[in-house]
Amino acid sequence: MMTDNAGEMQECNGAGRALVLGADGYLGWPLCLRLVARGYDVYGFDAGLRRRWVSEVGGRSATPIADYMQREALLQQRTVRDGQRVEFMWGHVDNSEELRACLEAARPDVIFHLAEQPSAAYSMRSAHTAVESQVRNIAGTMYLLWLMRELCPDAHLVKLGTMGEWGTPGVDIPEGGFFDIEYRGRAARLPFPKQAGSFYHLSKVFDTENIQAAARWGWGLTFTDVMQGPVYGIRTEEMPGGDCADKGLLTRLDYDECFGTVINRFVLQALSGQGLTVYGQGGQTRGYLALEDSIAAMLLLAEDPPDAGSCRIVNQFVDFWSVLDLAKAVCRAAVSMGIIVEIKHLENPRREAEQHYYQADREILPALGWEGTALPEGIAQFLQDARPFADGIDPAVFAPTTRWQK
Ligand code: USQ
Repeated sequence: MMTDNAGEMQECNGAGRALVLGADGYLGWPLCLRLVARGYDVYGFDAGLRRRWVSEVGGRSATPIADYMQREALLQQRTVRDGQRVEFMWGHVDNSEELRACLEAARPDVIFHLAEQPSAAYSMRSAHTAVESQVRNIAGTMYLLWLMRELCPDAHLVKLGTMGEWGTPGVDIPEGGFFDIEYRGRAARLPFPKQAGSFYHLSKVFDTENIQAAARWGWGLTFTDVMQGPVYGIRTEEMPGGDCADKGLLTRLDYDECFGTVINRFVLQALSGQGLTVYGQGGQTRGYLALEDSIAAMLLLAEDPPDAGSCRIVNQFVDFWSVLDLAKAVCRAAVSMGIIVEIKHLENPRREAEQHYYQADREILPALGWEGTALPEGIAQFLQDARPFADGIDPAVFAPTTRWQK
């Protein structure tokens, strides 16, 4: 624990007590900033694994980032009401004793679980990284379910899953996890098939199965499982990109093949004069969203929980884009800044459909008033936000080396 009064029982007069598992991550840190600004008592929990994994694969953040303890101090300076608590703790979600101590200290009303290994490519590098991804992710969520049942059964868990749980099935992807089917003359409402594209994506499938089972078996816990698409950018209401007066506020911006999502890589490739690395034909289509939209969506969902004891599955993305169209959109936005960019088609290191139908329902978030940023606008803004960091980019970090096939 970083504060000397950790675990002390304290009443909260604000928005509630929020626990962010994975508080030091790309999404976790900006989420903490948002929660503090909204008056929550904020408890963070992290084991520093994201920093370790990125450096293990030869990556680095393009943005300068404060360390975890500095971040805790920064948050404490940004409280908006008397008595608002901010406390960061060290620990692993897949260590039940460390997680127990965290839950006992935080006594959360809402838990955001972002403390998972988030990279498909990392999970496909070796037996070690595959096991690390699945064991840490699945065991962490499993410990969390059991400890919630014992210690905080009334808390709402907002768990980060992925749109990649569904794969690219070639038919519309419903929201909520179920669909209607007729088979041999009988009709039923059944779980929609999952076809995850990596050992990482499979870990999220197992998490969802375990969460849904706990709800089905009447554990009385309340869940929102967020099927999120790839996120891009570094700007949120609290973190205005490269113009940030206080650089300590910035979130990380990875661009290696494992931890850099495709738009983050393309934008940094454009700014550093590198060709955009489109894998294969580039017809791979996903639903993307800007960082601000991800943070706003998680907060909206937290504040509008499903019925107590139930599990709600939400599709979270703004817009569908193919990788090639994304690359073209980055080129167009770069040209308007005077930067000429080339598109390179690389042999696809992954095993995935390169031309396919992709359509998914998305009704829960719009019903809560969430719209999201249109992608061309988001990319143009992101290029401006990341420009101050262009000189520090190491082009060698962009090369993909992890292959799905033997
Ligand atoms: N891609 C390229 N060139 C690159 C990097 C990626 O063409 O330089 C392609 C990939 O082959 C893939 C697409 O871009 O078809 C998206 O790749 P990505 O690395 O942005 O996304 P992915 O590996 O699927 O994982 C990311 C996040 C993960 C999240 C997931 C949402 O790392 O945490 O769960 O996006 S989703 O894609 O909907 O499953």
